[in-house]
Amino acid sequence: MELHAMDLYIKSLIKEAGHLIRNSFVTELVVEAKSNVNDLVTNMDKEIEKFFISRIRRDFPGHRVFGEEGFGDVIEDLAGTIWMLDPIDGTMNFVHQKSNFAISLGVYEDGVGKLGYIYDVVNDNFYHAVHGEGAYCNDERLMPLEETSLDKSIVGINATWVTPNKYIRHEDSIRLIQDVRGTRSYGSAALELAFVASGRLDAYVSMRLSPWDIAGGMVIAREVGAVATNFKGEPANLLGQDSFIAANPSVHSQILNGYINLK
Ligand code: 2AM
Ligand code: CA
Repeated sequence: MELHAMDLYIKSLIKEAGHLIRNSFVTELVVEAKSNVNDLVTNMDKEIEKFFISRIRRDFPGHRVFGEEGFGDVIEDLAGTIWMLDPIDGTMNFVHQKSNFAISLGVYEDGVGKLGYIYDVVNDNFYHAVHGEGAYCNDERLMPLEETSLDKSIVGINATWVTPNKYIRHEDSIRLIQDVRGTRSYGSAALELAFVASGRLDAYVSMRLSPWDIAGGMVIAREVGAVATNFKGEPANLLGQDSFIAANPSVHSQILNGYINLK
């Protein structure tokens, strides 16, 4: 299927998944823990991933799916067309707040991001992009990021990374917080990437994200000139967990070089 036809198909698929999620608010959720007691998964995370996969298998039999809940394919290389899907990004928010979560999807061809989607289901804000054609929130085009400086920046960071942790020196994170205008923490990597793309955040940093958390958002954020890498400045990892920063290009390297030291 041609890229623009696929874009239309995916938009309607994601809207349908959004309806399923909204309808689920009237029924009781089944919540389980995964890797630790605070890493949650619900019956809806699984149902929504299965919903996507059944459609993709039926209508795009040659494509592979990299999904958080594991109903897709085992992905160890980026050859061909891969759908990178997080059915609910921000599951803790979904469970506790019934808002501040999103469906996140990126479609990659041989490792190149072609289509990107982040759907803030509850607020009905749909961020989307076709590679090379600009990024949108609903029908509104997102503007190219304007030059800024660190002292005027708002940075998305989880407070966990300002406490002693095994990944980075937290003293440097404290300095970062002191040197920027403000910090925010939304609890959904996909939404925070959408906010970098729409200029509401100037940077978003996280020590540990998975490909499905960032795949859709990277396609969107790059359309407005945001830079996305791991903490070593290498291209963001689409095959496994890694550190991640997406930022306005005027502060990306300054944050990496001046404030982030891996242990
Ligand atoms: P998730 O809700 O889909 O698990 C929370 O700060 C953000 O980090 C969310 O986007 C969450 O995605 C993501 N995340 C990725 N790996 C995680 C993990 N192992 N534990 C908790 N959150 C994780
Ligand atoms: Ca998820």
